This record gives sequence, C-alpha cells and structure tokens, in this order.
Amino acid sequence: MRPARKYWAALAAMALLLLVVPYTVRAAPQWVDLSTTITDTYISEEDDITNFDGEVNMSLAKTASPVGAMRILIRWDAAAVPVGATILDANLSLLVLENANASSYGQQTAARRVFTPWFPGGVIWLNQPTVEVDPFVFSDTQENGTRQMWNVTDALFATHGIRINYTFEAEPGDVNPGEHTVYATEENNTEADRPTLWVLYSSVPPEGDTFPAINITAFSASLRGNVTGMGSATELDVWFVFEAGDPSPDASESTHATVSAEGVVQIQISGLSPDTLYYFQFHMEDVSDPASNAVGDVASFTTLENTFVDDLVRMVWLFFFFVLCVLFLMAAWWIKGRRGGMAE
Ligand SMILES: [Ca+2]
Repeated sequence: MRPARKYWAALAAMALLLLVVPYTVRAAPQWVDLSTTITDTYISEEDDITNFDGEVNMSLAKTASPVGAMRILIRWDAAAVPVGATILDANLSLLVLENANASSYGQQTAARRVFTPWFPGGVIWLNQPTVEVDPFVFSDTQENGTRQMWNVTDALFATHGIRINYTFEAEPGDVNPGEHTVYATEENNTEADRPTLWVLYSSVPPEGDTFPAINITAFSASLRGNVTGMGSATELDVWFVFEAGDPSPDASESTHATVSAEGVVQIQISGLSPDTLYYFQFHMEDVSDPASNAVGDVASFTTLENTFVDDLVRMVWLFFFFVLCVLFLMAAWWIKGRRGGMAE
C-alpha cells in the first residue's frame, strides 16, 4: 500500500469510528455552591478531650511545642451534585485570619480525605477519624486576610457516587514547628469569610420518548411517555405539556409524577374539548438538577366527538343532581315545620 493510500485508509477508519462509537450527551456544565451545608471543627493534641465546634475560628498547628498539634475537619453535603455527574472542577477555600509565621508568608497546608464518619459535636483528638496517608493536594500559598485554595477535583471525583458527605482534613504541610494558622469557620460572624466549596459538574440528562395517548374520550385522555435512560438521576420529575392545534405545545401542563426507574409513565388529563386535535410532549427532569430537562418527540391525538350518549349521560347526572337538591330543600322545610309545631 502506498503511503498516501495508508493515510486515507486511516482517515476513513477514524471517521467510521466516530460514527460508530456511542457518545454520552451531557447537560451544560454548571457550578454549585456547597458552602451552605458545611460542618467544621478542629481538634487539638494538647487538649485531647475537647471538641472545638461552635467557635468562629479554627486552628492548624504541626507539633506539640509550644501550641500542640491541631487538625481541622470539614465536611460538605454534596447531595446537590447528581450521583452520576462528572466533577469537572472543585475548589475549597479557607480564609486565613492569622498566619503565625508572619515573617515568611507562603507556607502551604495539605488536605487529606477522612474515611471514617465523624460528627462535629463529638470528635476529639482521642477519637479522631482515620485519615488518608498521603495528602491529595497542597494549598496555594496565602497571606493573612486572603483565601487559601485547594483544588479538590480529583478527590471529589474519586469518592463521587457514594453519596456520602465529603470530608476533608487540612493539616500543616511545611508549617514550621510550633507555628499555627487560624482560619474562619462556618460560625464566623462575617458570612463572606466562611469556608467555601464550589463544584463544577456536568450531568447526563435523562432520555425518553413520547408514547401514543390512550383512553381517549371527548373530554379526557391518558398521555404516556417512556423513560429509556435515567441519565445521572436517581429520581425524575416527569410531566406533559399539551395544547390544542399547536404542534409546539406549551399552553397547558399535566400533573407531575416522580419516577425512579426506566419504563412507561401514564398521566391523565381532562377538561379537553370534544373533536379537537391536541399535541403533547413528554418532559423529564432530574429532581436534583433543573438543568437536566429532556423531552420526547411531539405526538398528537384527537378527542372523540361529543355523542348523543354523552349528552344523555350528562343530562341524567344533571337530573339526579336536581332531584337531590329538591329532596334536600324538602327535608329542610319539613324539619323546620316540625320544630315550629313542637314550639306551639
Ligand atoms: Ca463549626
């Protein structure tokens, strides 16, 4: 084979591969701020039976002299990130209130993952949780009054899908012995000074089709949709939009339903006009991710004509209602008459 032919053959193979290899549709990446669900505290080797949750500051220190080793524990609830989402970027930051080594700004601190559960009200130095041996990331260097940053993208990605609270521990890296760094906690009076965790994620939207409507009458119908892929979601909010005569239906919305597995969904709509063409469309959305909205194709059905039998049935119902009203009035009149008779 001549070199040029080889080149074209390779190009054709690559083009074919692009066509054949399935790809995953992802929703537009979005940032989520997990800072509001934080819990933080610190523990001290020197005071090993005390828990320091509830304070506005927390400290890190490396050795026992003169202030004792101190560790910070922070936990975020990552439930706002869909389980199957891909973490593209994650940054946690702490505000440096006091850097004891004032003469040499630029010291780094390491963050480590914590593997065993801990609770802010109960954790002390003596029962501190098991910690990852190697620090997964070192912070940027920072001065007093600025934020120390950790890029924790890989750490979040590594533990994602377990759907537990993420836990990080920061401890001194090259902080000199006896020196400590003080950070603002979640309890700090200045909200802007508290710890933050921002996560950029991309989720897989759900997939599904709009199915033909059934149980069609002159005034109602059962709309159906088929969820064929849950995407990143564990629970989907599903509903239909519908409109008379418009192939881009959006005038009315059915009631919503929640589904947690693939399959056919059926929702009844009523109050329709007889002998009318309606268009409808199936909507799916991850309950934890409003950006994940996906739709099926637009489908249509025509309501039945309003037949003589329909009218007759309605008239019979109306008649019964009228009779009921008359009976009620008569009963009321009779009771009133009896009471009047007893009074005489
Ligand atoms: Ca706290």
